[in-house]
Amino acid sequence: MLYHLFYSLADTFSVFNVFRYITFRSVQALVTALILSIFLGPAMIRFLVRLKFGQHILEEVAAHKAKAGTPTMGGLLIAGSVLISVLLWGDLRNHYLWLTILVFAGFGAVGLIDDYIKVVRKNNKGLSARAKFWGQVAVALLAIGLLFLEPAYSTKLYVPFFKVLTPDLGWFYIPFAVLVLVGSSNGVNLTDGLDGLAIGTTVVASGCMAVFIYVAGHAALAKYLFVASVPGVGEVTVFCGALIGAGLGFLWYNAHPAQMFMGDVGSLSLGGALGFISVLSKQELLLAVVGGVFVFETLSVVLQVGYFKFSGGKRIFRMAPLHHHFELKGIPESKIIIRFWILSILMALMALSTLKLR
Ligand code: 57M
Repeated sequence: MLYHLFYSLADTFSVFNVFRYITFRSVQALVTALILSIFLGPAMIRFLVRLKFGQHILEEVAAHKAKAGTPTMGGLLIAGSVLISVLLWGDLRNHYLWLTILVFAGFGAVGLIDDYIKVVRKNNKGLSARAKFWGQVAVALLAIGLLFLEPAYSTKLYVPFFKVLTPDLGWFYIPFAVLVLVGSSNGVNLTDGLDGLAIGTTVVASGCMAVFIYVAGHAALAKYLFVASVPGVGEVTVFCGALIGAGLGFLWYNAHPAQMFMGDVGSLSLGGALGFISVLSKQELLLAVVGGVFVFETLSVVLQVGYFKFSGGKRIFRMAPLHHHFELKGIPESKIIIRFWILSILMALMALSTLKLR
């Protein structure tokens, strides 16, 4: 809204020309979401505590007993800050921006229902795994279906490191993209088991995806770097900025010892949005590097469950996802979190360096 208000004045006051620039508005979106989430955080914590939205705590890890009663569903704070900031700074005529909001809100709604059942109805199981999965698939299918209607969108797959390897998946692109969104959403959810772990890695991944989506939307840069050019997607950089800001603001309160958790409303929406941004920027495969920590966490669960069934009850890790393995080995929580953050920065830098390795 600020964009529309001020940019329309640019003919009269040239200073407002700056609102034209995606980079300027993305930084403003970041700062706005950061300030909003830091200021609204205490009110949100009081609200969640008053409604008794306390998290049921896992008993298998002794160190987590002290976390009993920590309010969850703090993802609502992230969602509110992101949405207000994007509405203020985004170009609201851009379809890709609205599609990203749709994915973010849609996955968030699935998580909200799950949290509501767990926290308000006091049913620890929440939504059944099947209902949650199909809810995620429905949102992803709707978004990818709508994306297909965009004439500029291509079903080609861009393979990192290869300039010319771009197989066209045609209609198979739909299930592939749905898998990317649902996988990414669940990857962030599995990672959300230690204070600040999921949000820290999400902030790093969002920063990296901000670069990719900006480049994809910038024809000259995309040509120079040999990456897919997708006219119009650059505006989603504003969304990435807001995500980074709201994530940092949430981290302010979720840092160890956490004053609130994000809940599924946070983890599912963040993961879904990251997956969709990778689809928009045609960096679906590279997301596995950008979100390497989410991939390792998910793989640890797959391996643990698979090996448990195959071996008749043996385990590879003391407990999956991976962060629990290190906790049970006696490594302090804050050390595991910071080491995983460092790993996520390393993975993001590796992903960024592929821009020059083609
Ligand atoms: C959600 N949720 C946290 C909080 C957060 C198949 C299986 C591997 C699934 C997996 C699972 O359920 N994962 C998804 C993990 C929970 O956090 C809440 O959930 C939200 C995210 N969805 O926002 O609201 C607990 O995590 C801790 N936490 C923090 N700080 C934070 O900032 O300390 C969360 C956020 C919180 C808090 O203690 O209560 C969770 O872990 O439950 N299941 C598991 O992860 C289980 N692993 C397991 O069973 N491993 C097995 C097999 C199946 C692979 C094995 O290794 O043998 C763990 N979870 C539970 N118990 N509940 C371990 C045991």
